[in-house]
Amino acid sequence: MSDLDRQIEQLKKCEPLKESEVKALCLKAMEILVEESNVQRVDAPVTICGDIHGQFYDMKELFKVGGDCPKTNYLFLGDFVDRGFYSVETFLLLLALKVRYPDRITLIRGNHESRQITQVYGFYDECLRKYGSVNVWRYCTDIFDYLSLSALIENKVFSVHGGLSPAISTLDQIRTIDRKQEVPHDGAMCDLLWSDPEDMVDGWGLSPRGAGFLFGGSVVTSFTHANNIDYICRAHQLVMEGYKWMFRNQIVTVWSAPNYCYRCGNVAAILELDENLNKQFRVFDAAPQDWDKALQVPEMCVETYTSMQTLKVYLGATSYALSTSSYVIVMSTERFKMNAGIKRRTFQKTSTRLLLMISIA
Ligand SMILES: [Mn+2]
Repeated sequence: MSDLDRQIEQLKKCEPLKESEVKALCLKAMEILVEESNVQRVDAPVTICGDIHGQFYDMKELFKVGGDCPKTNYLFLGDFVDRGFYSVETFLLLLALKVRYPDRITLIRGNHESRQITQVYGFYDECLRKYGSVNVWRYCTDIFDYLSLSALIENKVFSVHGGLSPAISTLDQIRTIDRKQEVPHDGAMCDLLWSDPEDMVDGWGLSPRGAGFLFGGSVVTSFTHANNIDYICRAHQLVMEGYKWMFRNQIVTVWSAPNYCYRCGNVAAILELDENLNKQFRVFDAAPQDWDKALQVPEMCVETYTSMQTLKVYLGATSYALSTSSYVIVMSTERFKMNAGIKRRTFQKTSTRLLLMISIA
């Protein structure tokens, strides 16, 4: 068995690799990704997956439903990391599969594959916690810069994480972007990763996300006509039913993180396209969550709450539902100390039945 096959087996058990192994894996991945186009060609049959967000055991469920790679050909639309407990294992497993089977799995970039966003939403803290340094976060975020921006399946299905951009009307314009950089705050590359389709908008609108745009049905019609494609497939927005068509089936959202953030109660979906591009959605539920394993982490503060409002003050903390009325917050010890002052104030104000369990290694 090769080193890479052994690493894949290890990652499938949700065991992270050694720092030196991550470094070597990222170097190999970079050689492959640098050759890919901003509009990466993908052959059918292929199974399209939306956001995963570090929900490792739910991604295992996804592979159970969709079949293992390389038997099934996969296209992942980004947002592999942040929010969930296992961004490291999730991203490294997908990256290892990419290096092992480069033609059987395509990974494109989501707005969370960014240095700035991962410092706020969990991946940075997770790397620091699991490795004791930020080296693995550096290797991974350097790789993010090489991920492709979109994919084109059999010249007919355009796939992207977020959506369209007022700066882009043709696929050739996407091909000319210099993508090997941190996600910019505006412009075409930013919009592809951040924008959302919106029924209430005619043409272009301002996005409440503070990046990218909202775009209406007429924008999608112009784009599909100009580029001779059947429809657009994208991710980026939670859909309770796992997938959602808009604008007379010209765009579909696919969401692959069931019970998002371990509390949203949604199902997830993947979209299977056969060799003739016939569509079959597969809907699946969350895997049972192993809370004992998830929460037994040194250098972490774990607090459970009964009040949801308090969670908002914790920049960088991740919150999960234990039940419909109690929540748990997880953050690095360093972050906990930074937030300590705010914490006490907020407790008195909004939380009535506070359950506090702090564990500091
Ligand atoms: Mn997103």
